[in-house]
Amino acid sequence: MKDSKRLFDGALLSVALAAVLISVMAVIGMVTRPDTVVVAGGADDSGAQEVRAHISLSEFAIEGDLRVPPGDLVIELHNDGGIQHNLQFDGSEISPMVNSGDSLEFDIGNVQPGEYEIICAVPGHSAAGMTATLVVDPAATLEDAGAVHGGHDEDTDWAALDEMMLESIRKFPAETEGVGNQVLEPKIAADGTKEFELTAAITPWEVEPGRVVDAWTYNGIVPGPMIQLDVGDKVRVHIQNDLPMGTDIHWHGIRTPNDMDGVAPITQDLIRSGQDFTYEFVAEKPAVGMYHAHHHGHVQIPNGMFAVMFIGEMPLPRGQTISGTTIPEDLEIAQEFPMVLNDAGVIGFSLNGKSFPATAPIVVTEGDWILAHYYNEGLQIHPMHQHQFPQLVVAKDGIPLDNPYWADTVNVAPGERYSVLMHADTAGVWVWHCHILTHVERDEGMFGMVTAMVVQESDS
Ligand SMILES: [Cu+2]
Repeated sequence: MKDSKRLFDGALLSVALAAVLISVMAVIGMVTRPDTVVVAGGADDSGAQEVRAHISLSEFAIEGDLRVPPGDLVIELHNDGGIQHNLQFDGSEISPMVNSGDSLEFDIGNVQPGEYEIICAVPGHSAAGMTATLVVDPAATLEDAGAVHGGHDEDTDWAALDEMMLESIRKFPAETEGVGNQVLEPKIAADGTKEFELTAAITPWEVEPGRVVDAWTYNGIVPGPMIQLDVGDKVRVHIQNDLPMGTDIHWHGIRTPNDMDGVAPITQDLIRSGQDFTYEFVAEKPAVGMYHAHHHGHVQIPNGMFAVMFIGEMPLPRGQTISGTTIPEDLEIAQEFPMVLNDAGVIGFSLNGKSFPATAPIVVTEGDWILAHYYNEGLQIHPMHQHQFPQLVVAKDGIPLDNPYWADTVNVAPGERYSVLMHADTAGVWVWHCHILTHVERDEGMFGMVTAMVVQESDS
């Protein structure tokens, strides 16, 4: 990485920009009605009235009719989010899984006055916000509510939604505790081996202002510490497992001996809670790799145990003309950085472990070239769109492309990495976000997978 200055040390990541104007994206999303109403049907054999409550599930909220009269409760569940959710009533019965956009009826039966906890039982979702209290109150009103399906009704306060959206955007960039992707410095052993120390543990992580979650982390940060290597380096990574469960580390996109591939019990014993293990391999080839848990990856990875490992230098198409644009022979990269995508667990929709407005802006000067590496450590695809600057895809999964191509939106599937070169040739604040709109907006405003390139005017 001779000619690149990486944006990893957190200095630029925390650049405080007092007021950043962002072009406003279309207001979309689902609006649930206030917590007042239910539909009363006819009485059943027992004489109890049927009570229909409309509940909306989304990332990461449970909204809708949260105050209902007693009776035979039927919850009409609608998934207004982008991923699967379900509903668990009062710590017992769990509804079938509801796909994004789908609805179903969840029959609870007779409920007496009281307060009942309702949560999404998908791991991590209640901790991320999908928890609510359903109040059964004889004084609750009975009237035809109309459906939450589609999200809006005549009671929607559109002007209030306008203000919430604008207010949410004005908060960018917001300060939070903790910066992910910090470079992990090795200890150099007598034989030249680069030795790295990792501790896996559950530690607090502030995803967005005021939302501190119990993240599953390497060395307390999300994404975990970044490891930078040269081709030929001998590497030793020692991990101490302070998690409540076993773990292992898979080196995704990196060649290793089989017994270092991190798949318990096939290639090694599980590193049980309280135990440690040392991985050892030679960095054979250049890589835009990542490392993450393999054992119970569905819990450990979305909750934060993912990190970046770079080996060697990414060759760039200097002097090459691609679709009419010539990349300078003397191209210099002003900033190179990973953009790690996640969409689940306690971290939720995020870029480099932070949700908008806590995502870091990329601050550059007009004329700069940047090299970004998308990493998808989540469970869904994310089409990453930059408002102004075309993205030259120069490598897929760290493998340089013989024919790089320009795109304004780059679709990144789970496990994939795309390396993109951009020329920041226009001053301004240029939004950069996932284009699945429910990954970036909700009724309360903008959140999740949004940041911006802040291109400052050049003095010259
Ligand atoms: Cu997305």
